[in-house]
Order: sequence, then C-alpha cells, then structure tokens
Amino acid sequence: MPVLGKAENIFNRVGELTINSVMEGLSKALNIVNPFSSLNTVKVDYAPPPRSPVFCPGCPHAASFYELKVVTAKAGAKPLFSGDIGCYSLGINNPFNEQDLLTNMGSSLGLGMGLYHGTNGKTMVISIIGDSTFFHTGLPALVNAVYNKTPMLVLILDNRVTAMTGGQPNPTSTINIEDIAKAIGADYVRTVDPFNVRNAQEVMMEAVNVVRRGGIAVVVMKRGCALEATRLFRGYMARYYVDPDACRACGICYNLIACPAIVPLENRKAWIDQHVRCCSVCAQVCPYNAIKPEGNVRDWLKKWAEM
Ligand SMILES: Cc1ncc(C[n+]2csc(CCOP(=O)(O)OP(=O)(O)O)c2C)c(N)n1
Repeated sequence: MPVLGKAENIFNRVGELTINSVMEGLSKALNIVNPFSSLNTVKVDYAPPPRSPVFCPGCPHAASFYELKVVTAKAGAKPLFSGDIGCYSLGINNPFNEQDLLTNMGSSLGLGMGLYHGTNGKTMVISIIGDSTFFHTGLPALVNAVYNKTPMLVLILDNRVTAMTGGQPNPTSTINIEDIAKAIGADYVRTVDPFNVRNAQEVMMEAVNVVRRGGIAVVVMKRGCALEATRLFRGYMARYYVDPDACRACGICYNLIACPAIVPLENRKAWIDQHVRCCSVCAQVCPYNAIKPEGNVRDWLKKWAEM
C-alpha cells in the first residue's frame, strides 16, 4: 500500500488544511471525483456586511472585557493591556480595544513584566490570558512575576476549554487555577463568574487597587465557552428578548457588549436574535430593565456554570 501525502502533492505543503483541500486531496489519492466539489462554491449577489470579527453570542470573554473596560474607566486607570493568543485576542477590536500587545501564546505576563520594569514602574499592567495558555507558558511567568515583585493584574479567562482550536480539554478541568495562584504567593486571588456583572466589577476594582498598592492580583474569570455549553446543554437553553415598550434606545447593550445577537432596529431600539444562546449580561446592564427572560434562563445558566 503506497503512502501518499504532501510529497506527492496530495495535500498542500504550506497553508491551512481546509475541509475543501483535504477532500480534494483524498479524492486525488483515491482517484475519484471529489463528491463535494459542486458544493464548494456558493455564489451570492450581495456583499457580506462590513464588520470586524466579534465574539460569539454569549461568549464569556465579551462580558469580561466589558467589565474590565467599565472598571478601569471608573478607576481612572490607563493600563497597558498585555494580550495573548486565544479567542480573547478578539478583545483587540472595537468596542473593547483591550489588547495593546499580542505576540505569541503565553507571552502576556512576561511582556507585561518587561514593560513594567522597562518604564521604571510607571506602567500599570493588566495581563490577559486564557486557561489553556496559562497552563502552556503563563504559569512560569506568574512565578517570575511574584518572585520579581512585579505589580500586575493577571486576568485569567477560564472558559474551561481550549476554544480557539476546537474546544479541546486542558488541565483547567482537573487543576484549580486559583489554588495555584495562591500557592505561588500572589497577593490577591479571586475567582468570579463574568456573567455576574456586579460581582465581577467589584472584584476587578479591588484587584486594580491591589495593583496600585504594589501587589499582584490574579482574577480568574470562570465561565464555560458558549459553544461548548450549547453542545452540552442545548436542552436547557433559554433566552432573553427586548421589550420594545421599555427600551429607550440608549444603545448600551449593542454598542458596549457588542454581542452579535443584539442589533439596533431603525428606531435604534435593541432587538435580540432568538436563534442564538443568551448569557444574561445585556439584561444586567440595561438601565431600563427592558431585556426580559423567555423560558427558564435560571436553569440554563446554572447548567452552563457546571462546566
Ligand atoms: C505555541 C503555540 N501552540 C499552539 C498554538 C495554537 N493556538 C492558538 S490559540 C490556542 C489556545 C487558546 O486557548 P485558551 O488560552 O484557553 O483560550 P480560548 O481560545 O479558549 O479563549 C492554541 C493552542 C499557538 N498559537 N502557539
């Protein structure tokens, strides 16, 4: 049986192995007509709407970035957001703009530390990192930060999986990040649910104050990836809707959380797409209580929290 692969030009040597390129390669190797080739191209006579890539509807990272933005603004802080590689890299975009540096997986803490010392302690550093990336190379950098007494807020976005590359499990399911941070000796360590907006903001504010006093604060934002929650608990899914009579068209929900399921209507009132999962954050930030539950959202969010 011959072994065929890249050397025989069955698969491309460089670039992404897309579903189409793999199907094409297998068809070539098996000497058959690619049964999917007719499905490969779809012609449409309209252009896709222009918008930057956004978080998924219900993504806990969007809630964390929203909360961090509000807290740093309230604290009058102008931090450097040292970013990292994962779904949360999308925090570089509007309306968040909370990733000032972004290089390689696990670099946020080390680069943040370098910038703190390189500016003689004049920079407030907030390092943002995911659970998988934290275990990859963030952990030794946290040890280093504690050892070198580098004031910093480390925000660990623990969505329970390695979401960006397909939702693979990682050590976060068996090793508690909060316990590790405490054992290393961080000055302030808390775990919060980003879907509990008020509590998350209070904890973040305390953490910013710890950093201002020269300490190292670690805040674990723990809430499972929305896509995984949908796969696991679809039967429990419940949603929110906008009561048009109560909505005052302030735009806080669609402008500041940037959930792609919330859109402004022509009269600028909000409308929520009923075909996606909900996380309750928009309902919590609406100043007019215009966003209301439909179905048993309490059970859905409780189930989701089990991840
Ligand atoms: C050294 C290295 N290995 C693998 C990758 C591919 N990769 C990109 S993001 C990512 C995981 C991100 O997971 P996490 O930090 O948990 O964030 P999430 O996407 O779940 O928000 C991986 C493995 C990479 N960029 N660099």
